[in-house]
Amino acid sequence: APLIQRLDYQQPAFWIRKVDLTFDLDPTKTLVTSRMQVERNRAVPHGPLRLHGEELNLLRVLIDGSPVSFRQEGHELIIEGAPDADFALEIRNTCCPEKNTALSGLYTSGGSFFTQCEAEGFRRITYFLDRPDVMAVYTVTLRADATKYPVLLANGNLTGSGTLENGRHFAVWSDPFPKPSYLFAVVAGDLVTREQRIRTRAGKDHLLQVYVRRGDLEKTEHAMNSLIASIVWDEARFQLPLDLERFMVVGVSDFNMGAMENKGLNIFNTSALLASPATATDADFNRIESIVAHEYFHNWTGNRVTCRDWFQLSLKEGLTVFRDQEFSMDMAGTPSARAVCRIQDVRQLRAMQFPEDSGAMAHPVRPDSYSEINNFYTATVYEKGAEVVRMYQTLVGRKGFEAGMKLYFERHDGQAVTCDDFAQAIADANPGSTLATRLDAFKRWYSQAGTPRVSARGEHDASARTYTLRFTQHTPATPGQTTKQPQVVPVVMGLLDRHGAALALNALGATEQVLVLDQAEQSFVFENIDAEPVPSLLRGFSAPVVLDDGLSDAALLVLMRHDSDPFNRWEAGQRLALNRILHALRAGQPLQLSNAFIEAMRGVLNHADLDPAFKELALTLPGESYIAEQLDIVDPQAIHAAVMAAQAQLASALRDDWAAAFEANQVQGGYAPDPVSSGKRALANLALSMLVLDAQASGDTVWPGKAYQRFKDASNMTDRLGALAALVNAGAELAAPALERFHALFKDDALVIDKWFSLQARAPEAEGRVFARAKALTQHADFTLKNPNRARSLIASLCMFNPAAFHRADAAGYVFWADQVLALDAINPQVASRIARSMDRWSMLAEPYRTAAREAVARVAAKPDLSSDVREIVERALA
Ligand code: B3K
Ligand code: ZN
Repeated sequence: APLIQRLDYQQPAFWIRKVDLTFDLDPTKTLVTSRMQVERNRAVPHGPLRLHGEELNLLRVLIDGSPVSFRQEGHELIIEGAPDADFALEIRNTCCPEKNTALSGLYTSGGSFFTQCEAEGFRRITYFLDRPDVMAVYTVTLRADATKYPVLLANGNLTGSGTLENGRHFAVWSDPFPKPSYLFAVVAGDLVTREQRIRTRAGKDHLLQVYVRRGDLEKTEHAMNSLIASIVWDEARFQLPLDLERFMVVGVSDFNMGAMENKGLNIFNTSALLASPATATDADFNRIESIVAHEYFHNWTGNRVTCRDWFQLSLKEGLTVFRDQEFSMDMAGTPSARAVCRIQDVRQLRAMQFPEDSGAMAHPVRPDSYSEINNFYTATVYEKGAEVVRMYQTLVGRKGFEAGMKLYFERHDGQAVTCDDFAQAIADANPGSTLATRLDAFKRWYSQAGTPRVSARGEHDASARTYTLRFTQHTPATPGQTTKQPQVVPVVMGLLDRHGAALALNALGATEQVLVLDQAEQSFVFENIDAEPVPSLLRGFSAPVVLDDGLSDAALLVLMRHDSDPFNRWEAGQRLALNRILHALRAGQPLQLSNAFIEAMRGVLNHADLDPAFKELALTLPGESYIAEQLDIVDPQAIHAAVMAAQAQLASALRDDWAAAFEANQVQGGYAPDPVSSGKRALANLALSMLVLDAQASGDTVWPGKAYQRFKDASNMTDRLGALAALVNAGAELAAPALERFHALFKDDALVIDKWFSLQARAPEAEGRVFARAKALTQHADFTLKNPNRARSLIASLCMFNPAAFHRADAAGYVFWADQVLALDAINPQVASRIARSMDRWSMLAEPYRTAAREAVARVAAKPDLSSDVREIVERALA
């Protein structure tokens, strides 16, 4: 596949203004008739009409009702003789939904029809100018068997329906809003719906519907509540109302990602939609709330204002992730619960985006080139993109950011625009701000890949009573980008005295301020500082950088105990643990936690005022991928051994405290996924896992027995899975009977069986048993590569999320990876290429892993008929 370059963007030679589509739905052969109003774009040189089309059978092409000559080249249908004046283009083709295992375009799942068009799936339904800057008004007629497909849905409003001959029926849908083809959607099947009528602040009535398979209706209440909360929030926070009379959400079991924001007809992976206390964990409830919100928020940030081209993807994704993160924080409520959200988001960024930014696939938030756009729905475009949006807000303030958003919609509603347009709107709404005066430099966040390294050192001058903070920054080279300019880095900060009291930073007595870095080196001086302070920098993680503040353990302990910023309190604890682990790894010595660290952790665990949710995060050690990220040469087995040792020491040193925490954090009464009770469950589950781990080491059987009992008696999935995980992760004897019982209980619930696979594949490796078990599970009757959730629950869990089970001295993990990637590529290239990315960082591995990993990548790359998706990943890895 050719490399597509950002700077090659040109407007299309034609616009399509209106589309009238008719579908005669049939699983083996669906007939699509498309009638388009087309006009020549006079802003570009005169050229032929080139339409995209893939995996289609073309039946006929008419212009203004008459046959026209055309040719087909690769994935293009080329019409040389298109008129200069506006014309009607009619195309008829068929496609085969049943054979569409790639799940892009029109496909079947569980006997119903669904579509997925972003990024380039519409061209697998019919011939079209399948690019986001071509926006049209759609009318859609669906015709299908009335018994098998009683529900017929498309974007917009239902404007007609009725019966046809031969037991068929039809529905007509009209979407009044012009949209790019990637937002088109169709659903047809035997579905049931939960409905809710609402009246919004603006006084308009709307119908909300959630469609799912028969039997799943009682699992849709949480999604409906999340949707209503999202509508209310967007109206209150950004004055953005729901613009449709009808808003529909549909669940499907076979889906390549979480969900899709099709106009008025969002389609969801059932894993991101269905929840009941018995089958979904607190984390699932949270994830559903945030994905429902994310797709809903896209209605403005993505649909009303969309992307000019796919290089601008972060325009809608970074902004919409930022919006869903803000929503989740507002829903969480208390400052402590907000901090918990922020910590979780940063942990995710560090676990997924930082490694991406330092590996073979490193790319800017606005990439410069791609061969397969589906490979660029990445943590960088989404999560780093969201951090970039957060920095705008930090630089111009919350009010200033709201003003910027308002201007953005005033200027661009109904348009397909670029990241530059967004930046300009925020800056123009805030003239004279630190953002507006540094806009060009700020925009390096869009063009430079790599995570900036910022270092800070303080110097106290006792006689002058000043404290000088000297910052340096540099961004490491990434593929194709060797030299980098300084970034604009907002550093939210404060100073503490050595007892932890906040110091005044200026004459007005402010205790917090934003320092804006924009040079490779710069210093800031604080006056009237009597003694050496402890700096608290990058509060709330105010920029997506790696900070080296050189603080001693003593200073970190002050921050951990006293910082007013809960994020930095958590961060200080993580840094203490990380420093120990890195020290042991670099020295090649066994890990020994310090007494000071253990006592600090005991202090957190027994603290009277800290929330259980915060305690759980503070007592969880840094993840293995984040630790790997700090090292130039990565030995996954050594990292795993160090983390296991640290965990064992924490488990044993705090045994009585864990037992007390377990008892103290039992939730009484019925289940609710609110921050307080979910925080208690999280801490109780962590305590239980520590107690079982410690019991396993000392040969005690009481806690494993208690865990098994809790597993059996649990009244909700969070506690049941928590207890099961405690047994499985500790390698307890009772794990096997518990796993068997769990499977028997939930054998008919695919989403729970996914958890069963994933728990086993993610268990801490011990003597190769986890790898052997995961490999054996590929032969389990319930395993299939055809369902993306199931494939990911086993293959991605092992290859991407269990480094110590995956990276083996005998290379068996890599052989397994290559086999699975090749098998999956023949079924579903998008899912295959995600899993292919477990090898992004092979070149950082220690031997013998490095050589063996490269061989496995080369073996995959050697396959001639690889999809363009997987090909791009393995070729970048080998470059
Ligand atoms: N926009 C979709 C992602 C589409 C992925 C295409 N490979 C979901 C989202 O970000 O909301
Ligand atoms: Zn999105």
